[in-house]
Amino acid sequence: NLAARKAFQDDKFGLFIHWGVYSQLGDGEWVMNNQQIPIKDYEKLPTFFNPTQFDPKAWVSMAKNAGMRYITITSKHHDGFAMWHSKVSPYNIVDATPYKKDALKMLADECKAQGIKLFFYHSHLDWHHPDYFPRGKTGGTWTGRPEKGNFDTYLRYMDAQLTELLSGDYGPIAGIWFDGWWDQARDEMNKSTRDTKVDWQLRRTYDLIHKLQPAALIGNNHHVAPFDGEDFQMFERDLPGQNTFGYNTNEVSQLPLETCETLNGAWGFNLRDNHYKSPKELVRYLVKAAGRNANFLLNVGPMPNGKIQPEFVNALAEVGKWTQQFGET
Ligand code: FUL
Repeated sequence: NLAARKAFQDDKFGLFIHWGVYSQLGDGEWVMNNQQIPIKDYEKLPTFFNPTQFDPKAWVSMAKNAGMRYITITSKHHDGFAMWHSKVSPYNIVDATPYKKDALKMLADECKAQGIKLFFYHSHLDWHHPDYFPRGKTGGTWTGRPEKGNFDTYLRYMDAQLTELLSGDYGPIAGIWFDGWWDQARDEMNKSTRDTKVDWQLRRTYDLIHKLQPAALIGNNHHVAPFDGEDFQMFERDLPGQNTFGYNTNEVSQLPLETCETLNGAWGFNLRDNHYKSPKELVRYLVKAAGRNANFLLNVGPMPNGKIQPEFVNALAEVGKWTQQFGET
């Protein structure tokens, strides 16, 4: 959808939100992998996830006042937990937590009310689903997941969940931000001898998305040049063409571009990470990205109670003063 791509290219500034049951441990969204928490133990996290102070209106207003034109939130991160009311698995915020409310629906309604686009970050990689058997560089035996599974069952589950998100219940979705494909791809690149080669059928999933919502854009944080069916190219923690961390491609496509960064060093809430970027650094990065015609997707990791920590809120308010003075309305 060329009109949607063009509009996205002009959006320039977005809010990335990493929020899930992992937020409770205050150690980032990779905590399940990093602390090698088995599935049966990790499954206790939803039982006390109760973000009673979640106020979608405050989140959306914060983004808008900062001069942001879209929000990209984690529908499912690598831990496999669904932050909406999924019907194909009880491992979701409505059925598995005392909160019992569909946070994505609440946010989607508020985005619509305040006129800001909403994207979903969705992980291919899944440390919870029994049929997600491939082992890349993550998800070793500690998860308790079986070594073998039916990958087609997993892909159908992915498609069913994406269909829910794009069914219309959440309104028009601006796009899907895929991540985690690199886990298996890297495994293949390393020529693992393990019998884990799987066929991702990405094109099938992309076609499904475009059929459900033709204006929804697809991006994939696979760190290689864009595949057929993708609508924008993203660079994680790097400006397009740069490869500071060694995981992005140097190849810059003709598609709309996006770079993402975090306000400190973490994506999901991290209690001890206080390496906050200053508003000046953030504005500088926004300008550098815009100079390359790329959008800047700036991340916050909300706290388990549903609030965004004051350091982030204040920084975004400061950036907002700049965008209000110098940005296009
Ligand atoms: C990476 C993920 O592994 C991180 O957890 C985070 O979501 C980042 C934006 O992308 O690939």
